[in-house]
Amino acid sequence: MASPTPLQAFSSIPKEPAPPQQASEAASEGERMTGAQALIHSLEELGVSAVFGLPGGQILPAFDALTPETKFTFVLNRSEQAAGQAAQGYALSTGRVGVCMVTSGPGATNMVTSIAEATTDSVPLVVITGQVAVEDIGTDAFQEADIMGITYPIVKHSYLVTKAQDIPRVLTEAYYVAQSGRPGPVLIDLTMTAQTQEMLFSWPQKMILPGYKPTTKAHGHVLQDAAELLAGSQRPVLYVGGGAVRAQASQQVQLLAELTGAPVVTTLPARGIIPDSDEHALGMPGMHGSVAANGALQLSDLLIAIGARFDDRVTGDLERFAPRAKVVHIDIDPAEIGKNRPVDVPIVGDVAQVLDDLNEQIPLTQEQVGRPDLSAWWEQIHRWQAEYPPTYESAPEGQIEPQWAMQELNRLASPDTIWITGVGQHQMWASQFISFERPNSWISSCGMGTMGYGLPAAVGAAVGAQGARPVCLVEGDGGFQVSVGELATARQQGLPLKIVIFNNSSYGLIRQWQNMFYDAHYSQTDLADGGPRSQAEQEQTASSARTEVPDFVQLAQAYGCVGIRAFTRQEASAAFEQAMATSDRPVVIDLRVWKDAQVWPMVPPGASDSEIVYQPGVAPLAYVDEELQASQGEDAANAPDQSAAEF
Ligand SMILES: Cc1ncc(C[n+]2csc(CCOP(=O)(O)OP(=O)(O)O)c2C)c(N)n1
Repeated sequence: MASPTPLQAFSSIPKEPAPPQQASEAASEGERMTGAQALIHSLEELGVSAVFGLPGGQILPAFDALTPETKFTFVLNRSEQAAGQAAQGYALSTGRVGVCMVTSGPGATNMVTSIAEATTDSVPLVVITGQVAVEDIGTDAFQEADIMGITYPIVKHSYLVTKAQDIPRVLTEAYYVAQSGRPGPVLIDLTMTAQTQEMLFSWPQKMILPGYKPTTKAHGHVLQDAAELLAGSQRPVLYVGGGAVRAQASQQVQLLAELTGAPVVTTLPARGIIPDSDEHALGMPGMHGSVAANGALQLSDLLIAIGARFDDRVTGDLERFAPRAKVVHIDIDPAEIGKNRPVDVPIVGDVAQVLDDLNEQIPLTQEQVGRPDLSAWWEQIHRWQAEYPPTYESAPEGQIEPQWAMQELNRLASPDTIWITGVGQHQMWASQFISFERPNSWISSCGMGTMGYGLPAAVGAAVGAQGARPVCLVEGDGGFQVSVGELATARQQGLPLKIVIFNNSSYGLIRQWQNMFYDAHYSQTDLADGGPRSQAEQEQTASSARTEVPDFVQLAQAYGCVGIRAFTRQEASAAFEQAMATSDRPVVIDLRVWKDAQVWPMVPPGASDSEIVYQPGVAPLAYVDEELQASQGEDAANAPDQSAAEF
């Protein structure tokens, strides 16, 4: 991410002169108003229904232009990072552009993480930051920060607006750029000068984006080439990533699976793109993926990568990833193709459109050359599925296994639920143990993995869903404390969020790594905010054996939310039911879970996916690498029994 994106490099300087009417006509007609008013009008004209943010000195004219008549809701967050994450949650629950508006200097720099998240997870975002007056730029004025410079490597595009007259056009362009092609964040740094100047407002506006023409349709022979490779493949795998979700390509992916009979692995951001109950679905691949998904990738002879980027959390050791597979890579962003893995058939285009065309081509090719028999391939996959289903270790008597709690939540929740997670063990368990049956049901910080993302993203998702779908946040006790202030936003907005804190009293995922790779030296991961029911509590007295900071139930109540604590399975089920039945405010459940529960399976960092450990001491794919080396060209699908290895 260190070098400029192609869009930045080529689009910031117009390649052709602007049409003459841009400057002259636009300035001579329209309604007279300030730049700040033009900003609000432009957002209204773009059909924005909610803007997230927090005010400050250098964006005050824009906030002053908000009135009771303003056609969108303004959601007042409690930090700028949260505003950016809420805007992402809104974007992902609605499929529209998320918009947030904050002040200059610290307001803008607090937004940096959210911008990076939107880039790595391809979320359409327009971020409006206040900036000091034009004459003060470069003087180290109070709350001046070069946010354009700071975010240059992580935005899709950015603008410094110095003239009020440019505002409607810049908003039009930013909104378009954010959502077209590969979605991403666009920054508009709005000087005080531009906000306070007078201008003439007219709508619609013509865009000046000469270098920006995303390719949406596949050209040439690539579709035929891909269909021919599929027709000749004995062990194909559809490797589907977040790009397919952004392209709303759920139906197309399902149809491709049916036409080809190929198994489908769905990366973390793509969970739900096809129903988990679909016979082709193998679940998540990679570091905490299923044995079947990883085994299929490793032994595959053809990967159809669809809006996926060969992320290291998926591939493990890239050199040893799917060593025999040819690759068809479909992506809207040409920069992704061949970035990490050489490609045999590169296809640039909108994933949904490319798949529509490919799905037409496949039957034609199959008519000519036949459809391969994948029964041996599926036999192998079914063996992995039967022998290595999702499982977990039992907790000590009386304590809750977090994986059980995730399944129970899933059982009690409406199938329409939008699931949001923080980052950590609970995020992996959510992906493994919640069954996703419909697309657009999963929102998580996948590429950046930001702890604290969950609560603000849930606020944004609930604002976007407008009560049509329940929103359930599963968070860690660590991540919840990062953004707990957003409980105020949720309460103020009357959002009936269901928030389940998987309280293991620690930074669980880091503790797991300390356990495995640092000789169980638990340095600075004990949060001392919970634990199993104390002896004193068991004896029905009010006091607890040790001080827990914070008390999440009291904290929830302080924010006007419902707070419930659950220590046992019975209490957990009752608490989940109460949360589902509450519709006027957020419910926070302090769910005390077993501290030593671990996330399995796991591909150890730096290892090959073939070295996946199903449970301690069980490495079911250990034979695959040897097999692949020993039998170049042989059919490894009929491999011998799995061996176990120590971990
Ligand atoms: C902002 C940020 N800081 C640090 C990390 C490193 N990190 C990843 S997971 C994790 C622990 C999360 O703990 P918790 O939220 O309690 O969830 P758990 O793993 O216990 O389920 C940390 C500190 C991160 N991902 N993001």
